[in-house]
Amino acid sequence: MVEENTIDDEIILADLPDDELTAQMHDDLYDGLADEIAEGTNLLLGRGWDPSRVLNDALVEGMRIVGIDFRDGILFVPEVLLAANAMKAGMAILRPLLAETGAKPIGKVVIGTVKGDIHDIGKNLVGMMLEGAGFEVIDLGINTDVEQFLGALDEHKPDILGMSALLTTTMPYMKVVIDTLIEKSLRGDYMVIVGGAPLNDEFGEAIGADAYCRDAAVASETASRLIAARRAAAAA
Ligand code: B1M
Repeated sequence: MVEENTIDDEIILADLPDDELTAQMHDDLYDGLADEIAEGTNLLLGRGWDPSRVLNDALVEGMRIVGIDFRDGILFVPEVLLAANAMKAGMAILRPLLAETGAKPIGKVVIGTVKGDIHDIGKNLVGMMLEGAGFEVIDLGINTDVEQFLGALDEHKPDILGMSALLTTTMPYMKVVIDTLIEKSLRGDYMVIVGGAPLNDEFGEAIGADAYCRDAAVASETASRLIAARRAAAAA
């Protein structure tokens, strides 16, 4: 008689040691499993992991793997959207933890992904890290045109304007925004930081930004440094 296979092959995340759990989370992110990503995030936090370690080792690393297979034509837009959705489920849990300072804001940042571009995961992470560093962040979302940026600058009077672009076709739009600020004699009123995977220092310099930031941690350090430098100059 053939014995029926009664082995339950469902993976119990809570039973996995840390290294296997993070590897499983990379797989779950790849498969767009938002509930599992939320569960894994909570498990790692419950095991005493620092929120930024969960973010970098479990979520950002998982998204890096997704990006490679997207580039190579193994994954397509619908799958990547599911992965992005799963990533956001983890980020929603980490957000309040990363932003927890309780201190008075050290400055204000208006941030958005530029016109034509709908990538927002990196921009959202930058916003979270800035909040964690004590900034008030006004997030304009995706596909932000120059009028929306100018309107928000006028309304919120931030110290810093932050722009994100993930496509080589949308990154030149950052120059449109900066050139418009120059035309309207507003450039001196704001410090401008830019970021996104296809950018680099040379590009940031060429378009007249104050700084290009490689990642969210660099963005929050740079924003703090720029604010401190401006305040020191004003006090001198
Ligand atoms: Co898009 N996509 N995508 N995509 N997508 C890329 C960017 C791509 C590199 C994939 C690839 O080919 N390997 C490629 C761009 C190629 C190029 O331009 N050279 C690409 C393409 C081609 C496209 C479409 C054109 C695909 C299509 O339709 N055929 C399309 C474009 C849509 C549009 O915007 N108009 C498209 C669509 C999408 C989805 C909607 C499916 C989804 C976005 C979902 C979302 O964001 N809500 C998506 C995704 C998820 C990606 C990849 C896989 C991952 C991006 C991401 O979230 N990374 C991406 C491949 C990749 O980058 N590896 C890809 C994780 C995130 C934490 O990193 O965003 O780099 P990142 O942010 C970092 C830093 O860059 C920096 O800090 C962040 C955190 O450390 N940073 C800043 C970012 N902004 C900053 C701002 C700052 C400072 C630092 O100051 C203000």
